[in-house]
Amino acid sequence: MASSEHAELFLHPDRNLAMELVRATEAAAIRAVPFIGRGDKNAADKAAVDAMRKFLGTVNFDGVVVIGEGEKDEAPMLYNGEHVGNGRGPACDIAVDPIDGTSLTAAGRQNAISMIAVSDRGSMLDASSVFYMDKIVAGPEAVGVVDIRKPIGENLRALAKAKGKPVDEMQIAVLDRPRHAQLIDDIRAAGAGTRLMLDGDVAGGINAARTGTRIDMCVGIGGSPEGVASACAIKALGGLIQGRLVPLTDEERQKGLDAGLRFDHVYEANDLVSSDNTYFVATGVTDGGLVDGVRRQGPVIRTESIVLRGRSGTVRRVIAEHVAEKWLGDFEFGSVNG
Ligand code: VTB
Repeated sequence: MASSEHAELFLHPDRNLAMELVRATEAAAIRAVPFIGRGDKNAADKAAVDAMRKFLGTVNFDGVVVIGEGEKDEAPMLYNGEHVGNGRGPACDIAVDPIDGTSLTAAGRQNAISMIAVSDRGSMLDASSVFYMDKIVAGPEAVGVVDIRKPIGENLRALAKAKGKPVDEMQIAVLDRPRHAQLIDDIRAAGAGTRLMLDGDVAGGINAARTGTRIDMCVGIGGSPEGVASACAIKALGGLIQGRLVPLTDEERQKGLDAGLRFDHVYEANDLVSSDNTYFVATGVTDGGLVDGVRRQGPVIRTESIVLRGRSGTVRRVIAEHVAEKWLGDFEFGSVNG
C-alpha cells in the first residue's frame, strides 16, 4: 500500500469500523438483559455502559465522545470529551447511547436499543447545552419536498404524493408526550395515522427513513443528542432530517448561544453532522420495530443489530449467536426469551 493511502486509512474511519463497533452494542444489549422489567433503569444503564466501554477499548480507533452519558462529574464513564477506542487508527467523533430507552428496559417494554454513531473527528454538532430539538425525519422521497418550516398537514400531503400513496395510508411516529397534543391532532386532522412512541425517537426516525417499514415520517420534539445521532444514520440512508433547537429556559438559551448554537436556524443533516463518512450501529435490547431484542436460545444468546455505513449507503442486519456459557458467569440470564 502506498504510504499516502496508508495515511488516509488512518485519518478517516475505514470500512471495518462499523462491523467492529457492533460488538460493543451487542455487549451492552446482552448485559442489559438481566435488568429488563426489573424497575431499575440506572442499574440497566450502568451494566450497558460498562460493557460498551470495555468493548470500545478493543476497537482500533481514536474516538472522542461528543454525545455520551453527560458531563464528566456526573458520568464516570463515556462522558462527553472522553477518549475511547485503543487510540490507534482513525480520529473520530462518537455518539453513544448504551441504552436508548432505559425506562422501556426497566419496565420491560418494547423498542429499547443500544446504539453508537461515528463520524470524522470534528464533524458532529455538539448540541449538549440545549436538551430538546424539534425534528422531522423521513426517507429519500422527502428530500426537497418536506420542510420543517411548513405545517405538518402540508408536509404529509407532499410526502404522500412523492411516495405515491394516499394520505390515509401514512403513519407518523411521534413521542407520546403532552407537548405533542396539537401536533397529534393536526396529523390526524390531515388524514394520517399516528404511531405513538413511549421513548426512542432514534429508532422511530430510522424506521421513517428506511423503505419497507410501517412508518413514513417521525416528527416532534425529542432529545437533541438523539437528533445528532439520528443524522449519522439518516445520512447513510439518504433520507431527510431537519432539526430546530428548543430551549426551555432563558438560562438554557444563553448556554446554547454561548456554545455557538442558533435558535433561528433549521439544522439540516449536514449541519448536524458535516461529514458524509458516518456509521451507525444499533442492537436490540428489547424487541422493536427496528431490531429484535436479545434472546436466549438454549446454548446461544441471539442478538440482532443494524449496521449502516454512510459512504456506501449499505444497510446490514447482523444476527449474532453468542456462546451463552461465556456470558453467563457474572449474572443469571434467567427466563430471558426476547
Ligand atoms: C427522546 C427519546 C429518548 O428522551 O429523545 C426523549 O427518544 C426526549 O426527552 O428515548 P423526554 O423523555 O423528556 O420527552 C428519551 O426518552 C430518553 O433519552
